[in-house]
Amino acid sequence: MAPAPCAAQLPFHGSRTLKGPADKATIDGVSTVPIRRIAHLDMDAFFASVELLRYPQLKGLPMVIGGGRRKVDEALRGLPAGSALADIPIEAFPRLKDYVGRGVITTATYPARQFGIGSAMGMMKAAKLCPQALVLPVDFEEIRKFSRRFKQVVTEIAPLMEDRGVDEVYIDFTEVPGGQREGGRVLARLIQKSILEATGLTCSIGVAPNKLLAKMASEFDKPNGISIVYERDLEARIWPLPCRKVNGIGPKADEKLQGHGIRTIGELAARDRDWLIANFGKSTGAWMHEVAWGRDDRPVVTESEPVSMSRETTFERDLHAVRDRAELGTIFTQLCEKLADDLQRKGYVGKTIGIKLRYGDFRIATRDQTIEAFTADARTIRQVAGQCLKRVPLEQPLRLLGVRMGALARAEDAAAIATVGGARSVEAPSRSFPLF
Ligand code: TTP
Ligand code: MG
Ligand code: MG
Repeated sequence: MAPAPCAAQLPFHGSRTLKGPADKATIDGVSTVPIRRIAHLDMDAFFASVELLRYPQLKGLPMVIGGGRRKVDEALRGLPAGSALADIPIEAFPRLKDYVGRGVITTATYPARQFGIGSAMGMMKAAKLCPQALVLPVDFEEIRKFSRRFKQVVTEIAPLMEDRGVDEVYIDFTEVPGGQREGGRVLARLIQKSILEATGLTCSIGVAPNKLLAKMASEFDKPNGISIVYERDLEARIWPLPCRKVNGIGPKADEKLQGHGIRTIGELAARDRDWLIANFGKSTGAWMHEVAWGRDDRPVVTESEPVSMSRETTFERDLHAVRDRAELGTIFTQLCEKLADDLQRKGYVGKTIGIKLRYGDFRIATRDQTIEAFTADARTIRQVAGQCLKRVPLEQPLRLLGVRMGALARAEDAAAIATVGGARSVEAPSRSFPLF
């Protein structure tokens, strides 16, 4: 799809006007290109909502995700034969007040948030705010399943989707049927409804002229909300927000901005571009100026997630596992290093490490092993791949050797989960936590 031309590229014979709720750009009243409409979709209380699918009896109650073992399912044994998880009485679920340990909360249901509980809060502090809140651990397999499922629903309706992690995506509505109606609301409603039907989960969607504003808009009406932000809403809806709401202004930059008396995006917009550059450097200063004025032309990047990455090499002459042991060992280590480098450069980690051999007679053998924690570390890959190698016959000469990493996740997603896992290690110190 060709990118929407900006105003400067349009043949310009008269005033370029945006009509009503800005559905089409018009020149002298003649409709030209559709207005750029970018949506940001974020699932509501994602990890907690996935648990509520399993335990619908907890809907509407304050509940947090955190802590280690899932003991509550044992209550099934006390119930009549044929009972399901949905039949476990609410009294059987662990409560925050009974929680001991230093873990942190991963997320909280909206009823729990009314007590002031939220992500990254210590469990003990949360227990003081809402002792009766229920506590459940996260099930990463389940999370991944629902993450894939909701994204599939989105791409079936609107194929230009950018995956931004476990529970959020950007979607280009511009050319999608219904994507311009009511500023994108009609399509957003369809996506919300389709996700709910396919998964039982709710999400919130913001639609705006670009990613920057769409990301802020998706938070305006959470949970289960849709917010449409037009260019003309900048002053009324964006400028009053604190600078931290800009995706990219972190706590450090915010502190520095506050030091200069800049608290809101409007106050940032009021500063001179040159002043921002002088104080924050050329690229950050210029970027701050652009975002404060609601400008962002980053495209929606649809590249699909790789499932695996691999490196392999065909030898110049066939090598023998015993006679050419040293040479094979060096090549093997180099392959692992290259694979680790590929993963790290592209920002991925993986859990399933595999090898591939081609023998002199062209037969192929593969073996793999899945480890507990995600990695992109060359030594770990080398070690696990080495174990795989021990499981294949090595009497015949070899033509080719390959190393592969599967079960990939984006490094940033895995890191967020690892933090949660780390917090739980207080409860179960000897266990290494399976991620995703
Ligand atoms: P968020 O989208 O930030 O939060 P949320 O979906 O729970 O709630 P909201 O309705 O406000 O969007 O994060 C998505 C999931 O990622 C969240 O359910 C749990 C997980 N997560 C972490 O593991 N660590 C964290 O620090 C945060 C913020 C979230
Ligand atoms: Mg969310
Ligand atoms: Mg999110």
